Amino acid sequence: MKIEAIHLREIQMPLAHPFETSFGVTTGRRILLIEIEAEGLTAWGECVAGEHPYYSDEQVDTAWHITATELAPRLVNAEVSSGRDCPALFEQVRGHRMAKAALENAVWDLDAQQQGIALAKLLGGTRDIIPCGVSIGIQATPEKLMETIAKELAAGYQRIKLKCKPGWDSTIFAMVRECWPNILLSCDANSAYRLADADHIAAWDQFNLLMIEQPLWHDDFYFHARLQHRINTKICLDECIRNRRDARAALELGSGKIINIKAGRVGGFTEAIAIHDVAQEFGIPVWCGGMLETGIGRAHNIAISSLPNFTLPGDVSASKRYWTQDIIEPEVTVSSAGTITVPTAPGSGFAVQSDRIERITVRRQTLRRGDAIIS
Ligand code: OSB
Ligand code: MG
Repeated sequence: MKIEAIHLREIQMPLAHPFETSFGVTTGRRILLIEIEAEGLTAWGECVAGEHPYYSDEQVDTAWHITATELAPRLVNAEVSSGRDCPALFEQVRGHRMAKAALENAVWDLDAQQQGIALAKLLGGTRDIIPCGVSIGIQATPEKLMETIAKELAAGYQRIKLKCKPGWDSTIFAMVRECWPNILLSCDANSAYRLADADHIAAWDQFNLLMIEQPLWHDDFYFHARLQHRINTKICLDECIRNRRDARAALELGSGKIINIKAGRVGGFTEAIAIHDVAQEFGIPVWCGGMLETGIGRAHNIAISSLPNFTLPGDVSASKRYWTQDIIEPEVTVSSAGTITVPTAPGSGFAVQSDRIERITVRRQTLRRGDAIIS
């Protein structure tokens, strides 16, 4: 495929509701979008780097810088025939996986459009609907949390994930379990605990949680193995799984029994598929995480969630949970059974609303074939 231009833009969008985790509160998003033009087609990618380097060491401006100076110049001057060609192209650049993923995933989207097939099919997807859960942030009061859970369950979501941190954990879980003894319930600590908290965490076994996501350090899977051996509840690894090698090491060590896959965190769809395959080999289920994406990233999350080993409900939820107005058409909707239908139309199956994107763009830059890497 002959890539003619790569456009970077930053858009700004207020979240419909603030989202609080153990690492901070997000009220609005700054998002780097990638638009690739090739042979009369346009494909989009979304970079999941946040406003601050709190979830990972990447952040919107570092992703922009590395994309503009290193990654996009390599891609715009290359001959690629599939998204699978991107990792080798970007290999010289260490890290910056979220920046890499935005470009690589746009290339996969472009390839699907060119072949006239659904992105889900191109990625190896086999399901036509995916099960959906919700990730509920830390709330101002426990009462507010209970109301939010009731609303999401009424909407049909199959699994409730509670963001937690010291002080917003055991008491909250007890309250929720008292009201809903049988729902699929999990928690996500985003690294808020230490191994010294093992007894405190072990006491959560009484709440019958589906999993505890990334309880310890963001870059650790050794101490997660020590913790997993002391508790019955399954640990789910998120932050610490950067690639297929991490997945294999973590599963060999017994650091967790479930993996959350985010294509952005691992550098793109190629690595996401490889991690999916490693987990499958170990008999470990995976699910698709979310990073408060717009419809562009959400559409890509739906596509990857259609692979066979994505057996648990993901954090892939309806557009309206995040945005008063999304930037794709139609918006992502979740059925009353808590599922999203995987599109079968060519590409992502959603139309990007470029006029709306234009209005909320605050920064842009274009790279064309012939533009050199800035040295
Ligand atoms: O750890 O899964 C996470 C959001 C931002 C950063 C990290 C995480 C999250 C979420 C929200 O849990 C998932 C979503 O609904 O997009
Ligand atoms: Mg997480």
